[in-house]
Amino acid sequence: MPLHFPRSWALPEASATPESVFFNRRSVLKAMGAAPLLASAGALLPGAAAAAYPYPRTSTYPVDRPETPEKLATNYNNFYEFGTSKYVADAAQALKTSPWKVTIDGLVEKPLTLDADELIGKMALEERVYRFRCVEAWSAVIPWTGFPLAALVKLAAPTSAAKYVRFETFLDSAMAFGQRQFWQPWPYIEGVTVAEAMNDLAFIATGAYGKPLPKQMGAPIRLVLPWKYGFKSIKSITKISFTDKRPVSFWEKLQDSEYGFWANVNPQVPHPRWSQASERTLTGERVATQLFNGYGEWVAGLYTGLQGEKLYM
Ligand SMILES: Nc1nc2c(c(=O)[nH]1)N[C@H]1C(S)=C(S)[C@@H](COP(=O)(O)O)O[C@H]1N2
Ligand SMILES: [Mo]
Repeated sequence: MPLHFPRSWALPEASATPESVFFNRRSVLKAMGAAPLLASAGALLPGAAAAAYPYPRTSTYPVDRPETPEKLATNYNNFYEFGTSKYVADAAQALKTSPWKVTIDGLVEKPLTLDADELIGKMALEERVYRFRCVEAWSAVIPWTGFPLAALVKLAAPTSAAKYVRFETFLDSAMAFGQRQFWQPWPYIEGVTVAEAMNDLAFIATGAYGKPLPKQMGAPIRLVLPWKYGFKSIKSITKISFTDKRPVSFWEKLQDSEYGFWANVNPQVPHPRWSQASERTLTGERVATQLFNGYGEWVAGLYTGLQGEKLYM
């Protein structure tokens, strides 16, 4: 169960403060001693989950490659809201992540709008190391912190009519200059089937490298679907809707001949403009790409009977 700390511990922009001060475990333990009543009352306080980093690492999904150094993974990103360059880390600091409302709606029994901190506070956080493969053929190995998407599905309690989960990123072209590109179909949208969302691999990340997510990686919450191309892993989510219609993603709207709904990693199915047989790690090695990015054992079953679909683009 997540621990909760007094408000004085919760700075609105905790990730912008020196780690040594706000993520020091001994300080956190001291705070627990100082606030036993609050902790046992389970009071939900903003920033409490942030103060408790790092979370315990689970090892259900083995990774055969070393973790990508944090400096590389946090300085080579795709976040088109802040420009088409890979070097958007500085520009993304314009993202205002507190307060941050998340709406869960559509075909659900419990539509709700709540602050990201409050949503995160309802979940048991854990750390998972996943491979990550962008459709452009670069790849990384990232230690994410977060919770299974399935936990959010359970919270929302979709009706039996819900077949898909649609995710939406913020829309604010004053804050994010990339959204002033009028030919791009903002806001960024992504989607999965409810069955995919219930698969244990599907993860909502709230952090990376033992800290709350840096803005350029999609703070305060983003999706992580390690068996699919990276564009499916939508960042900075503000809305999660359950629907009976297949969502049309940002990339699909832009270029449906190149980016489809399923986008499962497959080295044998080339992108229309390049091979997907291998990938380049952020540390510069060329390695073979694996079917479902190496996660077939856990996800292949989601696609039985769907062979007629374009599962790999
Ligand atoms: N909102 C939003 N989400 C996004 C993107 C984006 O431009 N905007 N880019 C996607 C792409 S193409 C990739 S490869 C990953 C990159 O995630 P990373 O920068 O954390 O490695 O984010 C995905 N999610
Ligand atoms: Mo990507």
